[in-house]
Amino acid sequence: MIEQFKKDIDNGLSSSPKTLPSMYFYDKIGDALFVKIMHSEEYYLTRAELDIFQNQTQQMIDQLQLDKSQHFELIELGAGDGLKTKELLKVLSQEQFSFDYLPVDISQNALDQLEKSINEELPKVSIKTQQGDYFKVLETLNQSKTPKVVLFLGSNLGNMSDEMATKFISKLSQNLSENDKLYLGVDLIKPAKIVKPAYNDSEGYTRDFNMNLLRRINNELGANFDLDQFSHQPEYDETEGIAKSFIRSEQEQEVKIEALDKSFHFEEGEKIATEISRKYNDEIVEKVIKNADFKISSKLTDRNNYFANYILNR
Ligand code: AVJ
Repeated sequence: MIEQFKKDIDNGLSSSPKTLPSMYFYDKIGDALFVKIMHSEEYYLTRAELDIFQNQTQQMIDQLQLDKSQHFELIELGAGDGLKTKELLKVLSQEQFSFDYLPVDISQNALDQLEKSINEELPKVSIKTQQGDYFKVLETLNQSKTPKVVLFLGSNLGNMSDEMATKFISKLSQNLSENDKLYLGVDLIKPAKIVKPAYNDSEGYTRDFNMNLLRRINNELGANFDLDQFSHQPEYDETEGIAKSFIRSEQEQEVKIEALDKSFHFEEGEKIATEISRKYNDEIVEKVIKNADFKISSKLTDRNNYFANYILNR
């Protein structure tokens, strides 16, 4: 765990331009900040997808062709706090479907909280959590022959480049069986005046979330990043449809990372790329699933047409 972290940080800060992997946002502090982001005025994504889960639950169940007499696994990649998924779990549980809920997340802390809340709110739901990054978890999927529905919500796919997303979806399809489903939630391309504020909320939660990477490196790898000498820099190019987050060095400076026994040089104005959040349309989704054994069987959108849920059939 710590060895991988060290390696990833070293590689990212040694490359040019510098990068840091966004999966390291999510420690206990990062998880709590992300919950704040999801409830912020500007971050429309969660509300939009929740609208689908609250108001089109029956359509989801119909389109996933779920069958009460057939036990299935409901696997969720990047489950987080499970806010939206609980809407579906509630109905499945009430209607006595037979299934296991298998949330996967990079954060053990998020999984512990999710398990506790499911046990309290939906005690009939059988839950088994699994910590890890998506790619590693993929290989464990085809161990059972049980029919599967994979939920990949919240535009989590958007953190991957199109190239990586294509590989990922293709690998996912290889690890599923005929008739298994992928339920994919993505944020749709829309004007900058809506997208930009979602990645730069006025309370500063997104800034703190981004800067949490440096705080983690300080705490866990004994680095001396001066957080006042770096700043949060969000960008969004409307034609490309990708929101990008950077951390900008406010001056020329050296940062020492004890655990790596190494110093890194930053120019004034130099940017570390920390996250991309891709926005989609039908064409981009088609492109990303092109190499995979999936067919789009249907699509649900929220009332504002901000967000889409695609149901893909293997
Ligand atoms: C959880 C990856 C979907 O990219 O919109 C929120 C993470 N980053 N604000 C996103 C995030 C900054 C979020 N995802």
